[in-house]
Amino acid sequence: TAVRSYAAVDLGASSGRVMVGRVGPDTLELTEAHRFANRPVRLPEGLRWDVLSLYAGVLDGLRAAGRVDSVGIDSWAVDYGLLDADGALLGNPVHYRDARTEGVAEKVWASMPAAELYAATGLQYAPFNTLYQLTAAASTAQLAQARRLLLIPDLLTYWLTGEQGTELTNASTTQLIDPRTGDWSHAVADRLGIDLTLFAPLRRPGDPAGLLRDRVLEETGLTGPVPVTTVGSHDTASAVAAVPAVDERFAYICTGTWSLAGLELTAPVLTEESRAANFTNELGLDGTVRYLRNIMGLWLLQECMRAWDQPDLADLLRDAAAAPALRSVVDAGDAVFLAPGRMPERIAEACRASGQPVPGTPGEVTRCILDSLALAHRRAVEDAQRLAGHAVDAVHIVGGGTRNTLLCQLTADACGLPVVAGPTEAAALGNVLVQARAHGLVGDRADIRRLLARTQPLTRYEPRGDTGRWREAQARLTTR
Ligand code: ADP
Ligand code: LRH
Repeated sequence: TAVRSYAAVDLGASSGRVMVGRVGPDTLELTEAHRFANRPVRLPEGLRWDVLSLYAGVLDGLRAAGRVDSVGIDSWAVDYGLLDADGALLGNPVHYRDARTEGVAEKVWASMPAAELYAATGLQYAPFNTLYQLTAAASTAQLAQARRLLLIPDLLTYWLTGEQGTELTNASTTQLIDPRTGDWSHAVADRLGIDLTLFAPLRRPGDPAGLLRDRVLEETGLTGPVPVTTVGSHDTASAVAAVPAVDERFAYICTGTWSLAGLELTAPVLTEESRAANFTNELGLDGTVRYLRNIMGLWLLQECMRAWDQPDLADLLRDAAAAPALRSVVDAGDAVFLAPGRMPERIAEACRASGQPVPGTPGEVTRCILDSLALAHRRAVEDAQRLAGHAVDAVHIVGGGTRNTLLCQLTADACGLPVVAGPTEAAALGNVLVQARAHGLVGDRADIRRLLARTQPLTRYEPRGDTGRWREAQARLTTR
């Protein structure tokens, strides 16, 4: 049988890439066509994404990819571009770390209590959920002019094809979707004054999303027709689709700028206990639910490295491995770490506030970050199992953090479970495989996972030591 090629555009908060996946019955090979920085820009009006440079990176990537059978796009969640009545972009998309949502949730909850909002949408509280962003933007000139809202991958799809849609897995991060029906929650939108006609019709992974426009073919040197296929356009949905698990008893941690740690379920968990633990019910492939917690992730390290003038990462990780274990930990789920800037200082303040030694050298700070992430991974994996009543025997780590072997080992130690690390480019692989599935090359979700397990290099970490040390470290963090 023929092997086909698919281009996956995967935009993370720290970098964008265009990957080419070759897929056949026993073949799955991924190569990088192009990688480019994703550098947000601070304007007088706030923190913005440089979406034109990202689009230019996509075009460069498609040119480098050459002949492909289809293209799929995924990116980080919640953010969007607004179009005017002519379909032109209104301003630069606002970054989810922008300060405009400070204090907004409280206003929303005055109209609809947080508990009701959770029961209706299953979404964790995060200040950047699209719902809060739209509320923050309510009286702006820009929103008044807007006739269409496109989430980031849908915006790029529109620029590539001229066609508009709203992909469901990513739409589930807006807090305007009912996870039980996989459709808009008109009740929530009406109550909070959100105009759902701003959104284009829903599309699901596997749906066609148009053909590359003639001008795009010209600019990329490709020969048409080249279809764009809807994938799980939320990067985390694509990454979870590419977890190479062989049965259902697994937890996953998607590590990159964020750590997204949790379970794949067949139905949402909408209990009050789940809300209190701040677990989210985002949608995955085929009506699955991504039941997970957002943990600050390697953002903590990225921001420290920026403050330290970008030291060599390998050197830092070597020093961190040699630094004393579990000396100080911080709550890696705490929103105090969300905004950019002053990261080493904020970590020091958190250590001080919880009566722990302040890490001194960059190696010690890095160790504190990795211990804290492993601890947060442990807590999320434990809480998810308890809240969902779904036990696991292994933890899969996918994403950029799989390259951090110390983090993988510490996570195994903290969870007291074997960790299977890989693939690193899980989001791109999930993107490719959903395109391949739409074209009949692979079967269901389990087939996708078996193909990954057979073809991708994976590393196994066995838990070491006593998990009591981690329980003791957790006890130092009295705040939640
Ligand atoms: P995102 O998709 O959110 O932009 P990635 O999945 O690309 O993030 O992961 C980026 C992170 O992966 C970096 O912040 C870094 O900490 C980690 N990483 C990348 N390369 C290496 C490496 N060679 N060794 C250890 N960690 C790495
Ligand atoms: C990871 C991610 C995560 C969201 C955040 C905004 O890239 O998509 O799942 O919560 O970005």
